[in-house]
Amino acid sequence: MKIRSIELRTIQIPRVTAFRTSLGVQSMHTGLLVRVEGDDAEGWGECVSEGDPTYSPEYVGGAISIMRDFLVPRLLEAGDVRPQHVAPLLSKYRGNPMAKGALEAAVIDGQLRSWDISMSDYLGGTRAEVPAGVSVSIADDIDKLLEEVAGHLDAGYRRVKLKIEPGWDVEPVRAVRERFGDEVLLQVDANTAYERGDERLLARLDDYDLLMIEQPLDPDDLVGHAELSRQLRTPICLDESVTSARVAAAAIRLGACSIINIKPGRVGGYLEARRIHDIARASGIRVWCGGMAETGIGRAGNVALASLAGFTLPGDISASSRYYERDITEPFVINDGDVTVPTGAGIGVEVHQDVLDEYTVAREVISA
Ligand code: SMG
Ligand code: MG
Repeated sequence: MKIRSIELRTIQIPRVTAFRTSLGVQSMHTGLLVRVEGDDAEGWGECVSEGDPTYSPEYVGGAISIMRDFLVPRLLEAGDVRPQHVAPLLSKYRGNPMAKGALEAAVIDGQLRSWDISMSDYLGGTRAEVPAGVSVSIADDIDKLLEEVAGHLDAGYRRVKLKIEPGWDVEPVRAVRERFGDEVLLQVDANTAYERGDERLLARLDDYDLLMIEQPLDPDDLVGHAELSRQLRTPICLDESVTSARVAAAAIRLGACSIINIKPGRVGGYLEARRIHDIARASGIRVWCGGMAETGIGRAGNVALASLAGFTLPGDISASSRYYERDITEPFVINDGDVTVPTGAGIGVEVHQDVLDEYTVAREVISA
C-alpha cells in the first residue's frame, strides 16, 4: 500500500480487575495503537509494549520514540510498501520487535482491506474457531483464586493458566487440582521469577500433571531452560526468551523448550510469528498464541494467527470482557469455549472511534 501518514495513539483503559503477575500489578492498561493511512485504505496495528519495561525492554514511551525518529520515516520514504517489505525495511535498526511488529500489523491490515482478504486467509489459517484459554492473576489468597477459576470454567474457558512466583506456586496448583480435578487443562507462568537452583522446588510441580511451566528463568538463559527441561517431567514453554525465529530455532536446537508461546508483537510481527510456527511444526514443538491484554485490534490478529494448523494448544485468547468493560472494536466473546475467527477483510473488526477517543491520552500524526 502507498502510505501517506502514520498515526500513533497512546491509550489508557481501566482493566475490569487488577492483574497481578510476578512482574507487578496492573489495574490500568497503557497501550499504543498505530493507524497507517494509505491512498485507498487504512490499517490498524497494536503495539504490545506496556507502560513500563518490566515484561520486555520495550515500553510505550520508547516505542513512540523509535517509531517517530526512525521506523516511521523509513516507511514513509519507501512509499509503496507491501506487508513482507516492512521487516526488511526496518531491519537496519536493531531490536524493538514490538514497535516494528505494530507497524507491520497496520500495513498488513491496510493492504488486506484493499485486497478484501481476511488476515486468517492471508496467514494460511485452517480453523473457523479457536479454543479460548484464560490467564489468572496471582490472588490474595487461595479462596479468592478458587472463586476466580470457578468463574472462568463456568464461562467455558478450555484451559487455565495460573501466574506463579516463589511463595505462590505449589499451593495454588495443588488447590486448583484438588477442587476442579485432573481433567482441567492447567498450566503455570512464572514470568522469569525463578533462578537456577530452584530446580527442586519447580520439580514439585511435576506431581500435578501440568501442560507446561512457562518461562521460569531469565529471558537470556536458554541453557538454564535446557538443563531444567532435562530435570523436570513438566514441559518447559518459552515466552519472554523467544524474540525472533532465530532465537526460536536456537532454543529448539538446545532443547530449552518443548512448547513455545508465540506472541506476534514480541517477535516483530505476524510474519515472523508464522515463521516460528513453521519451524516449531517441523521440529515437533507445540505452539500456542500468547496475549498481552490486547484491545480488539491486536486480539483480532492473534485469533487469526491462532487459526493456523500448528497452534495445537489453547492460547491466552479470552473474551474482551475479561479485560475491559468496553473494547474499542466489537467485542470478542466466548461461544462454547471458542472464539470465532473474523472473516472480514484485514483484521475483520472495526474501530469504534468514540470509544477510542475516550481512552486516548496522546496522539500524533506523522506525514510523508
Ligand atoms: O492477554 O490474557 C492476556 C494476558 C496473558 O498472561 C498473559 N500475558 O507472560 O504471558 C504472559 C503475560 C504477559 C502480560 S502480563 C505482564
Ligand atoms: Mg508468559
